[in-house]
Amino acid sequence: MIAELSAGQYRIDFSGENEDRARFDLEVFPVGDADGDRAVTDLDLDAIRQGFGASAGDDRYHIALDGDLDGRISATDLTMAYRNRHYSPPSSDFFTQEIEGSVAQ
Ligand SMILES: [Ca+2]
Ligand SMILES: [Ca+2]
Repeated sequence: MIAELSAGQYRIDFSGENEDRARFDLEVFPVGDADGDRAVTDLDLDAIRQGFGASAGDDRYHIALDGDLDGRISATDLTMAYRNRHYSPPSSDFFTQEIEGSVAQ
């Protein structure tokens, strides 16, 4: 899921099918972080430009370049990355949270 959110605190509600208790990993990343260093820099923008026009299955297609996950590297992906340019993460803990909770049945 991709969501565009402003700074703040959020509650995430989710549900599953078979277990009444479960452990989840929640990964949060800035859209446009093509190299996975959790920041969006000019290097990421360059990588997206190099993949521009590629579709899923092409050699130049990499999912990390596909910000909206629609299977094509397009202007939308570049625009989304551009908006997150110079984003600095609040902490390393922010990105991966292990959540234990109940699952609605
Ligand atoms: Ca990056
Ligand atoms: Ca895309």
